[in-house]
Amino acid sequence: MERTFLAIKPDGVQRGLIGEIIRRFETKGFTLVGLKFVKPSRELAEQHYDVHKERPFFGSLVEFITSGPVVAMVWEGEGVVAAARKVIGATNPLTAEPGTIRGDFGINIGRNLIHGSDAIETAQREISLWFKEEELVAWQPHLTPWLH
Ligand code: FUP
Repeated sequence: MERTFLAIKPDGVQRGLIGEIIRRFETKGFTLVGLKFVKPSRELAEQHYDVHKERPFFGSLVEFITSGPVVAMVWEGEGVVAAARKVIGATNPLTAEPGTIRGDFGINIGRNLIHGSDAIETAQREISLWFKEEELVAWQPHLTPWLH
């Protein structure tokens, strides 16, 4: 089953949006299979954002993501990688659609509340960076699939 990596960034935590953000993925119908509350190390942050290491905002991005605790999560479900990106909204909260997490709660590109993997391969890489295999719980909610 497809999985994605999501992380509520320090701004989402500090603004008291943990519950609101998790609720959106729960009520959409995805399944939570991993969850931890951590203050990321510089090494982890640099590896996570490795693709951006030549960009001018890399330093401030790493500084920000290591500045406080984040909620790191793995969610599972059919098409979850692309669907979670839709729930999250565009990178810049100012132009993100209303109804998305970033569109509803943010205005600043450097404080866009949540990270979501951008592709299935990225998700696999990010999940193994943030979680050990034994920290992930394979389970199925007792729901008839067509309820969602
Ligand atoms: P996204 O996949 O939507 O999280 O966005 P990107 O991977 O393009 O960017 C990763 C993070 O870098 C963003 F969440 C915020 C930060 N960023 C900036 O601070 N300035 C930019 O111009 C672009 C991205």
